[in-house]
Amino acid sequence: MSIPLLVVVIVISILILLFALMFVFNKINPKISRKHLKFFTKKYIIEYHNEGNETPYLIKKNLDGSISDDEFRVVCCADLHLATEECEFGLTVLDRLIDKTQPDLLVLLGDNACDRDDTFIEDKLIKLFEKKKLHYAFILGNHDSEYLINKETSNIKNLDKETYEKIRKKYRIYKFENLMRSKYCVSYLKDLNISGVGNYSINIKNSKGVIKTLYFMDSGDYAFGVKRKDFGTEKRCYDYIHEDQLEWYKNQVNKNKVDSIVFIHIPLKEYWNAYKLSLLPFYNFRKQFGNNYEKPCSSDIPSNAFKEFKENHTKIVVAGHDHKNDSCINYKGVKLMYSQGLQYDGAYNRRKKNPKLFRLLYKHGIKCYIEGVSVFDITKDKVNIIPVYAEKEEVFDGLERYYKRAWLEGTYKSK
Ligand SMILES: [Fe+2]
Ligand SMILES: [Mn+2]
Repeated sequence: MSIPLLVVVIVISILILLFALMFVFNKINPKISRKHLKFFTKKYIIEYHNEGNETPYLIKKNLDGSISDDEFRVVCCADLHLATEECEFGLTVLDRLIDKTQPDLLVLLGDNACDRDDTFIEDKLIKLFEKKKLHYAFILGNHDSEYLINKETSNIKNLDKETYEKIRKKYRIYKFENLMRSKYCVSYLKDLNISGVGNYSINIKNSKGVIKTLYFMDSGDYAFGVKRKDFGTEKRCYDYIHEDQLEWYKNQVNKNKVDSIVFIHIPLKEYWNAYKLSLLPFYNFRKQFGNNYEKPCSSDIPSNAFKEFKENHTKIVVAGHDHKNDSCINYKGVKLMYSQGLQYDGAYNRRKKNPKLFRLLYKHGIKCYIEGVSVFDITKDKVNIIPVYAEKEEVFDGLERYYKRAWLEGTYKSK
């Protein structure tokens, strides 16, 4: 072999090796520094104000009544899918993670209470938050209202778009109101003339005024759109953030003006672009943490949501819905991320669908999986995001039997 050829072969080999190494590193969760997860020993009082025409706001006060300028902690949990009488396990894990993380506000990111027509699950959640005197906000996912819609419309295929949307609105309002029935709830129903149920904003204030706005937007359930002329006759796709919702969002931005975080259930299409970029070795640094094990289940219908969020000072978009993804990727100046979540009840669960190898790695602590909650420590200048993994927090003491059933033997529901 001639020397130039040898050099080329060596260079190519080194490059292949580098790519392979970076790919492997990309798949390993970065170590999340625990020093960022401050456990508060000091107690605060959280006040919620919803008066007049001003955007409702949350403010953190010290015990002496003075305003605290310490970080405001939002803790987010996606896709609880609570459904059965056996939801106690999931609720206990959530309870313990709340104790660990001490949120100032807890956010449920949709698919919270599914597969029932009563308020059994909502009652349980409300009881938990009231016991903890914890303010909470929530959005709905695609599954929250699905059971009720299917029950009313036994032959969904014959429904025209208008009838479907009327039924959908009715049941999403019903589900929303069910979880709203507590003085600790900061979610509110307004602007019901636009698409979705539960488009609202909340400001976080400290002594200097508003530091961040949180936008909660309903990404709906299933959509009529480009892929289908009549409901049921073509493949249904997930819903998306509609144009009228973006108009609403822009009006709110004009009012609130500060940087924001947007909470939605169904991820934006751009999550896929972000993920693809993050796979390229030299873009790897864009990924802040986490992994993607499934293609984002976004809508097939194009939406301007990302463009508008980017142009209107939204710095972080938080989604749920994809049970196997928990990545946070910087994409064009916006962090597109998934919240951690917990699914121990009726949901198709994350681990069951995973290759055996991942289960094995997980079992032996080599790989950390997605279950848990996401912490956002908010100050005027920055938002520190910390994924908190249930497994690492040792929240399963005394629950091993349920844990085993929920995780290692398949879904919890099927005994
Ligand atoms: Fe879900
Ligand atoms: Mn979902």
